[in-house]
Amino acid sequence: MDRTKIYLDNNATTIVDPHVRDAMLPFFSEMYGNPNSLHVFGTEVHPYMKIAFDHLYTGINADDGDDIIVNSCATEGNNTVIKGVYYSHILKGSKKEIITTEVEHPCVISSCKFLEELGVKVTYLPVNVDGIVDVDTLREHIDPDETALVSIMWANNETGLINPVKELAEFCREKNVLFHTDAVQAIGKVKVDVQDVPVDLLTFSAHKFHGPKGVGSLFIRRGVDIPPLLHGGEQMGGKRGGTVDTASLIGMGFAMELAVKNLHFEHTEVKRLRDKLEDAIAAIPGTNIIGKRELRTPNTILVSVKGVEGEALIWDLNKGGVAASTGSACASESLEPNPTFIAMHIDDELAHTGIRLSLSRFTIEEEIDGAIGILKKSIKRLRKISIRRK
Ligand code: C6P
Repeated sequence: MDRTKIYLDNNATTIVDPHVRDAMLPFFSEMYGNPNSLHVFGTEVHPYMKIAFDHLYTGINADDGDDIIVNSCATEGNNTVIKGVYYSHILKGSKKEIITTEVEHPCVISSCKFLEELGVKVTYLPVNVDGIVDVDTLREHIDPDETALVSIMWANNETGLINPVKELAEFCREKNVLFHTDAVQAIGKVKVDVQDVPVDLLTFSAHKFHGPKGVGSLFIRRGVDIPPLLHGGEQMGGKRGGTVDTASLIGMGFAMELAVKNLHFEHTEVKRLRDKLEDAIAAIPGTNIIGKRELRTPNTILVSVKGVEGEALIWDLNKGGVAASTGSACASESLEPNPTFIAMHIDDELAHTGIRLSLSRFTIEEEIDGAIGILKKSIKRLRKISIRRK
């Protein structure tokens, strides 16, 4: 592992755990058969796939009768849910509306915008003063006769703020409205238990919890019927066509097992390092940490630094050997202020100054100490430059 640079962008992606990588290796050139083939090359991978599925089911406490569909990423899972519900409940059904939030990942927002162009009513719920979506706000907007789907993320990728998904899901169940949660930033950071939290649909992506990129999952509760996004063969019980990437599935299963095993570590050691970094940043005059610590995932900090452009700070930190981001990696080319900041009514000047720092179980104390020093120097330097320019 390269410790010459400090990686604090784990909400964008994580290092593949070396144990996960090693578990995947035999499935590239030794056991490479298509699992749908009837010969031994195909069938010899089945026991390994079963173990991987068992880890996925156990990891989120799904029931055997539920489906866990393996796909390419959370973007695919979220598209499957939103477009699938549009097809089955709006186009072919009698419902008219989808409810989501202003702070969802771009893959949810842009899928909803696409449906708006097709005439679907989409309501984007605001967040409250704490930056979370509360049940009262949902109650004000839901109409069980019209609302086909409520889609609210478990934890936000930019702030780390955790929504009250149990209450939201229970409320939707009571109203008989489908509830989906994007749990990409929740797996490995908080307990995700679909028996305790009655979601109908849930998405996640392996590369956010030390698994490989290019593989994710969609949980579909028993009895919930949505059509596939990718029509094809009988893979995944006809719910997602395409030959499954065996190595990635095996990696994702193992990564899930390790993520669950390491939850305690995440809430003790990772949190301790995050808090140390956060305290050091908060002590720098003109910084504003977004969201109460106790409402956030244990690894995430979103901070605005008065007088310093977020992007300039990212570049300067990068030169100093620290990798961070201004927010969602997939929105990093946008010059618009961070959408989470807009939703949280953070003023325009501050909205351009946010940076996100996200740790993982691979982050070590020396890296945090190093990052604090580099961050302080960068902020000082950039503030001086900005004063000279004025
Ligand atoms: N967020 C970030 O920097 P994919 O890339 O499809 O595996 O995951 C998409 C996705 C969906 N939902 C949430 C909440 C996410 O955080 C992400 C990925 C990264 O925040 C990359 S844009």
